[in-house]
This record gives sequence, structure tokens and C-alpha cells, in this order.
Amino acid sequence: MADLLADAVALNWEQLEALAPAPAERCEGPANAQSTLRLFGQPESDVRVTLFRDHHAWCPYCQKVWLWLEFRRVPYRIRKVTMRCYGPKEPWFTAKVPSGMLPALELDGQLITESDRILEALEHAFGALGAGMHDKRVRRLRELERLLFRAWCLWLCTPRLNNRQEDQAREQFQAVARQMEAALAEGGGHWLDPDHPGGAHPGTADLVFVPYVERMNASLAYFKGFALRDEHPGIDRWFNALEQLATYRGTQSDVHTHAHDLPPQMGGCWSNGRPEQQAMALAVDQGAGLAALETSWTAQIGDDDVRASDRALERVLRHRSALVARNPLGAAFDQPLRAALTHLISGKLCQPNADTAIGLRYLRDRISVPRDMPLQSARLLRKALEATAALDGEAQPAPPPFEHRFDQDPRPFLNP
Ligand SMILES: N[C@@H](CCC(=O)N[C@@H](CS)C(=O)NCC(=O)O)C(=O)O
Repeated sequence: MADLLADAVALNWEQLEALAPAPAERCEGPANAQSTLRLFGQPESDVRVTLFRDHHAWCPYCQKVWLWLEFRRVPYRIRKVTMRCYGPKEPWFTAKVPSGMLPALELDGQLITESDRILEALEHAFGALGAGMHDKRVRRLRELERLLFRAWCLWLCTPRLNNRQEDQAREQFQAVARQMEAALAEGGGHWLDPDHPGGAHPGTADLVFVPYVERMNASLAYFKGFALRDEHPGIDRWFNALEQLATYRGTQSDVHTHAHDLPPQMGGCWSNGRPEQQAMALAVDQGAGLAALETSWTAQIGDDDVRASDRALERVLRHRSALVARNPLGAAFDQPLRAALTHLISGKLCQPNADTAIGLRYLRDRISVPRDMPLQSARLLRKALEATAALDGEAQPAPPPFEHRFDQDPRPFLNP
């Protein structure tokens, strides 16, 4: 039956290479997790800032500083460091920051740690982004963000809640989420920034909320079956406004990445096992995603004017040797990977060799957004891997580990 469905022959690597676009422009183009230098039209000699952040483009406190530098258009260098749950910390970094904590930033050679201290120093040097960190209204919003964070942690990270406790934790979370919606409504625009609620881009107050509200949206869907964007339309409008902006989209992660990266970071995230939770988790794990609950961004052409599927192809080709070497199938992953990539770019189903579904699904489960590619490209690649695996059968690999992500050690991918 599977043979009858497949209608293309897997292209060889030369043919695939010929179809791939050039790498994205990382210095002046839209925000990109792979950049190591951002100039915003200024000469490299003017760069005063180095941001030390995680290889995974996952750390929420790093995302806050990253977004600030991007929206404020301050030129900066990026040096990447491994978070402990993915692999060993680089000794050059612990020599600089003994705690190993990220983010860290050098401004005119002076080292600063703690994301809030970093934003204060950046505001001092370059001017605030909307109302600043010490504005009274921003201080109140920062406190609200911490309240929301605590309500989320209580709900997501407390093991074995009974039904009543589960409902209580949800109600507590929603009560604070409604306060965030009230703060948005009070400004009368689409941002929390009290100085420019209707401005062209978000202010510092918004950036303080972005990383964790993005993680709340993802994790509460996956572990609790809770549709944050449906339940809180004010927050949905705020996300929609963010998702209009290429700068935000360049840093945006997806539900799959967050759902599997959060547990080791948070010391565990607990599912409530209700039917809506199981349905959402399955849609995410199988690569289909959560459509509008995940993002309003559906464009098939990326911010670099390249088709999202072509960008996914280019990103896989860059690392293809390491991807094959690290796959459970080893060298036998070569043909099924080409079959999935052929499907990705042609839309034609392409039969993988027998008994390769596990290898295809292993990769499907390890595409990290935005580290590897933008959200839309990852969606298409996951779907292509799953559709190709389905031609071979139902076999599933073990799910990604829950207590660490050493399977995501960045070292084999640093010098392709
Ligand atoms: N309060 C700190 C928190 C920073 C933080 O918790 N960083 C985590 C990553 S999200 C970290 O570096 N952990 C060490 C590691 O995972 O290697 C800040 O605002 O900068």
C-alpha cells in the first residue's frame, strides 16, 4: 500500500544542493538566531556591546535582552554558550562568569550579568525603548509579570495536582492574565508600553513579558490543554501585533520546542491528562502544531524573501553529515532524509527505505525553533518528516528526555 502512495524518487544530495537558497543575511537582515554580529547599518568599529547567550536561542532572559537590542537597533556581537541541560559549559565562559549564568553582556569592555541590570545599563548608554525600566508604570508592569510567572509555575510545575487543585491553579493564573489584559486595555493601543501603547514597536514593558508569555502559551497548551489565546483575547491581540514584526518572528519559538525544552529547565512540567490536553500534545508531537493557538504567522515566504520550505532545506543541508551521524539509524538515515527533503520541496510523497520511520521521527522531534530555522520552516519540515515516516509505518522513537537534553548537545553542529 505504502509503495502505491509514494510518487517521487528521492533526489540525490547534489540535486538538493542545487535547489537550496543561499544562507540568510545574518548581519543586516531580519533578526536571526544564527547571527554572530548585528550592525544595523553602522560600521563594525562602532560596536560597543557583546551579548553572551545560549546556543539554543532558548533562554528567556537572553531573549528579553536580544529583543531589546534588536528593537533599539544597537549594534552588537553575539557569543554563544551552552546551557547545562544541553551539555558542558565552555571553560572560557566560566572563567569570565563563574556562575555560568546567562545572559551576560560586555558594554565598552565592562561585564554585566542579570538581565534587568543589563537592560538598565543599555538604557543608560543608548537611551530607553519606550518608557524605561525605572518608570513607575513600568515597575508596576514588571511586578505583574513576576506575578503571572509565579501563577504559571504553580500550575505547570506542581506535580500531582488533584482536579480541584488543578482548577484552582488555573483560576489563579487566569486572574493574573486578566490583569495583563486590563493593563493592555488601559493603554488603548496594542502594547503595554505606557509611553507609546499604539507605537510601531513594543517598549521595554512589553519585552519583559514576551519570553515567558510565549512559554506560557506553549506549555499550557501542551501540558494542560489550555488555549491561552482563545481564553484571553487581549493577550491574543498583543501576540498578533508582535507577530506582525519580523524582529519578533526572528526570535519566536514554537510549541514543540518549548514543550520539550521547558521540563529540564523548570525541574519538571506536569500534564493534567485531560482529553483536550492529550489531543493538543499529540498534535504537537506529531508535527502538525496548533495552528492559530500557536501563532498568527502563516506566510509561506519567510522574512528573508525565501520560501519557508526552501529555508528549511538549506538549514538541513548545512548540517546533513552531523544529522546523519547522530541519527539512531546512522548511515542508513541518508536515503530517508533525502526522501523527506524531496517531499518538502516538491510536495510529492517519496518512499523511504524500509524500517526508517524511527530515524525520520527522531529528527522530527529535534528541530529546535528558532535555533535551527524559523517557526514556519520548522512546521513544514516536521510535516514532511512525518509524512515520509508514515509511508514506512507507525514505529516511534523514544520521546525526547525529560530531565536533560544532552541529545541536543550543540558541539557536533558548531563547525559544519
Ligand atoms: N535572574 C537571572 C536569571 C538568568 C537565568 O536563570 N539564566 C539561566 C538560563 S534561563 C541560566 O543561565 N542557567 C544556567 C544554565 O542553564 O547553564 C537574569 O535575569 O538574568
